[in-house]
Amino acid sequence: MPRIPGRRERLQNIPVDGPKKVLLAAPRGYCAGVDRAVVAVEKALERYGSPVYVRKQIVHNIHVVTELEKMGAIFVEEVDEVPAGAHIVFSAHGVSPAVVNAAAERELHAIDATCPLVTKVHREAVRFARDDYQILLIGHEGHEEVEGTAGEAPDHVTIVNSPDEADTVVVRDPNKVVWLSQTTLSVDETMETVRRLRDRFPNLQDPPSDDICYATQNRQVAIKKVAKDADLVIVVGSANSSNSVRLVEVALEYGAKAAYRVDYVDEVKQEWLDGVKTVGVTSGASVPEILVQEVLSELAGAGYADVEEVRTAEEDLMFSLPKELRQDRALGGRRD
Ligand code: 2E6
Ligand code: F3S
Repeated sequence: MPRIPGRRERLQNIPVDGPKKVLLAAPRGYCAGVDRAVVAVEKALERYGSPVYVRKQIVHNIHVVTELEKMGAIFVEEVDEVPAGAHIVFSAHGVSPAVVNAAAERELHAIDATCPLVTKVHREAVRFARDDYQILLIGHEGHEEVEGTAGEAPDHVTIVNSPDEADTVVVRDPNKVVWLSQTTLSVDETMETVRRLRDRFPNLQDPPSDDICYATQNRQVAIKKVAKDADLVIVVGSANSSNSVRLVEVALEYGAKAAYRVDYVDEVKQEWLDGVKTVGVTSGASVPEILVQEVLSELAGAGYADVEEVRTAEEDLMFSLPKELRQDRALGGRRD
């Protein structure tokens, strides 16, 4: 377990007025798409040897990326950084057809670790573009997933970044508009954006099914339940992890007196615990459970040893490996 040395003193056990406890949200941590993407890189390394290149962070977690780098993965921003003929994994957030084509032109062996639930949104974009809809894609401009989805139909997609943008977005035919979304948004904020869009465009069409994925929704429901009773919420997750950052916002909206995001236990500050009786803990969908356990163990040392799990859903979804790895396996693990 990598630690960033010398960044913090151990947390002190300072008495508060009453018993101390932790409310541990469940579900939290890895979703099915993240698990699949991380395993895909590991399997690619096993099968083809190092280096295996990965376009962008495989998932938005610094610990995951660091550990895979130690195993021989090389993370690049774009396919033109990869030597011709090498193996490249596309991240869980998905890629546009332009990226797929660029990789093919370099004769790279691409392994597509796009989460199947992101691929589902890509398919929706393709279908609505084919039917000549204007697609209002609710999501954060610049996020890899939004770039990938928008890239499926750039002439048909308009990005709506926030509820406020719903009030100003320009459409060419208000009777031919559909909304789709990034998978990791705040459910409440997205519904507010849709409400404001529909006020302006009553014939706005809904996506065929939820684009905000099950894991994002489940983690938000769980932290809402925790937050109402928490003096402090700690979310483990990286700064560029959309779903993790949303958990901090949701916790504050649902009554947590304070909420912070940390990559590692070392970042938990003593002053956050001043007068705190109940600490809520959760983690984003790209976060290994070991990082949460480190936070819990540090909190236990500070007197928060009583841990109550607050579970709002069971999750048992699993995705099969990317087809490129499955096919190779069928060929007896051929190295090409
Ligand atoms: C792929 C798609 C959605 O920033 P974001 O929350 O999208 O990404 P991660 O990597 O933190 O979470 C998993 C994920 C992967 N979510
Ligand atoms: Fe997929 Fe949702 Fe995870 S889109 S990668 S299941 S957060």
